[in-house]
Amino acid sequence: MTLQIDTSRFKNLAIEAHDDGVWVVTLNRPTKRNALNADTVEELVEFFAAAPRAGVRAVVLAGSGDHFCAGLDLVEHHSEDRSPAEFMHLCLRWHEAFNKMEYGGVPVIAALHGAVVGGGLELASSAHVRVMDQTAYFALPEGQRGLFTGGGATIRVTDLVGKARMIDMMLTGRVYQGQEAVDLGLAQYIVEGSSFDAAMELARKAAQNLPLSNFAICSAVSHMQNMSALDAAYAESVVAGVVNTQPDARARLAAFADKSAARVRPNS
Ligand code: 1HE
Repeated sequence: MTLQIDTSRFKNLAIEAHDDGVWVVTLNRPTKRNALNADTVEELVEFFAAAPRAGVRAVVLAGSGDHFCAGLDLVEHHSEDRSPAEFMHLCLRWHEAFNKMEYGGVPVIAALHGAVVGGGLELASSAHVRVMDQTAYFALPEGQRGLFTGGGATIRVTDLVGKARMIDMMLTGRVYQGQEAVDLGLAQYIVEGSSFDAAMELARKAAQNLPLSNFAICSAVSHMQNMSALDAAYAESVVAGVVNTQPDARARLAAFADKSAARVRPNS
């Protein structure tokens, strides 16, 4: 059963479907530097819950205006004056959205520019691939704001940069940018031109893989990270049993066997 995604329902996200199955999801509050208010988080939950069954082959996640995302909407947080329980439940909605991204089985490529900070970095770190341009910079200013991360940074950003750098970023507000950010693992690509164009190219490439292969790549690897090595190896063999015998793969295997398929070559 294919789900329909009614793009007119989204007010804080601009959503655009392309013919090749690539969908562009753009945080669309540029005047607020795409800060994540509660409504935006609900829209992320709605979109990423539907995407795996709506024929979405890959997603490019971008931000409108000069910045990718300024993190938690601090003004809303201030005016709502939330209780501990209210904020805990809000964080659980962030996790709902970000877990659906990371574990949903649809490749998500983040196109980063400008500030990728606080919850914006938590959002970006839930994508499978991050592409940055020369303006992008990363930080966790929570400590300076009297706050703590609540959208999964302790897990995902620590996975990317390691515990010591994560703690330093939180304690000192240290900013990473440029090639150093790639060297540390905050992004996989840095480009001279538009990170959006580069992300689109990667998304189109990923969208040409069989959906079941992408489903496994963009869910099983993350699940297996949460398992013991013994259980992960078992789960991997089960996933491979399903994916590697899928009928749709036979044409690709036949093309390799009859030598019509492209070979793997070094970059020229
Ligand atoms: C915002 C937010 C926001 C901007 N919440 N409204 N995140 C932060 O600590 C980052 C806070 N933001 C900034 O440091 C800067 O705004 C930026 C570097 C992102 C952009 O600077 P700039 O000079 O382009 O914009 P600006 O003048 O600071 O802000 C423009 C408008 O965006 C202004 O609104 P206006 O109505 O007065 O025009 C700002 O209030 C608004 N704006 N950022 C709300 N974050 C689950 S826990 C997660 C914990 C966190 O994420 S902590 C948040 C960390």
